[in-house]
Amino acid sequence: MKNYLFCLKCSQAKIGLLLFIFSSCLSDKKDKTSTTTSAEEVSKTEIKSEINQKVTITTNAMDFNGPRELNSGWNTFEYKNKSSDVHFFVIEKMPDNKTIENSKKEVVPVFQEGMDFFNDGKIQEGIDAFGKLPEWYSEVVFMGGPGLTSPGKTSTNTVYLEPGYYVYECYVKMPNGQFHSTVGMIDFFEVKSSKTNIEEPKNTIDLVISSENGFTIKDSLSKGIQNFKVIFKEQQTYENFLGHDVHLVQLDESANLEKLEEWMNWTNPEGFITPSPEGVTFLGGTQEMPAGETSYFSAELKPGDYAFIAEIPNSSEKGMLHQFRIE
Ligand SMILES: [Cu+2]
Repeated sequence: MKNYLFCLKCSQAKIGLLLFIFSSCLSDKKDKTSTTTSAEEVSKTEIKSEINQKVTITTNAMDFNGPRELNSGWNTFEYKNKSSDVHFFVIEKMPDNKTIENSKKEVVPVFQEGMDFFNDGKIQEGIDAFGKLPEWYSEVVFMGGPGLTSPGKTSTNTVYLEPGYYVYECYVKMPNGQFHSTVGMIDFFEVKSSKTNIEEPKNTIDLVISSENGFTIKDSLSKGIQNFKVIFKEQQTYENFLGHDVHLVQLDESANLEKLEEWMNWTNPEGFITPSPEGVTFLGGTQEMPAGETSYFSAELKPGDYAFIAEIPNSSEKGMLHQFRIE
């Protein structure tokens, strides 16, 4: 299938799919109803402890459950997918004074409209719809986040976050073509100026991504828990408005890499939609980051067939589909 081509020069935007969110009731650790000093102290301790440990974000259905406050510096996200669908989340650093509310009002409707046109086969109308994105959206910076994670799996991702306001979301599509973010898979957290005590991961397998050379893996891969260091040597915006990233997949005998490659393009009406491709188990990875940034993830490799793949159209032509076997 041909992938849809967009006018890349029209937009430097790092496109996320910030769609309508149903309000979710999240725990507020600063609940003003707790008025006693001791209660406040306990509350502060909880926050401090929480933001210095791994940041666990859980999906039970079409939702995210995680903290609203993080410390700055290295943060390790542990993403638990307890649902029956594949999900992920991409972390988006918002421009000053822009929040999830801006996304909902100014960006969400644009993406919904554009995708609806694509689903109806109206490609030019869809492209035109994306021209309605607000100017500030080009200032959103994608800062990693775990790669696609299959049902029942837990993935990890470690990235360095500066203080600021971040939105995170999943834009896998439901069988009817609607993005998961339209039914609750979008949320936010604020990164405070106080620092985490997490150190940059060590003992890693280095994977360099460049626009010119695709994936370059500098170490040999073997079974066991492996820590991957993804170095974004360059970054660019591809035909699907996104930059390159890395997803780790386990392949069984029924897996078809061509179908997987087509599926990894959200602008394709049959792409990024559930059910995910047969024979493919997603084990995480990292979402895109700007050139010069580094992202880490861990995964357990058991004997079998695997691949690294980027969420861009025609990844194999771009050197961003790498199959390997673990003995
Ligand atoms: Cu999802």
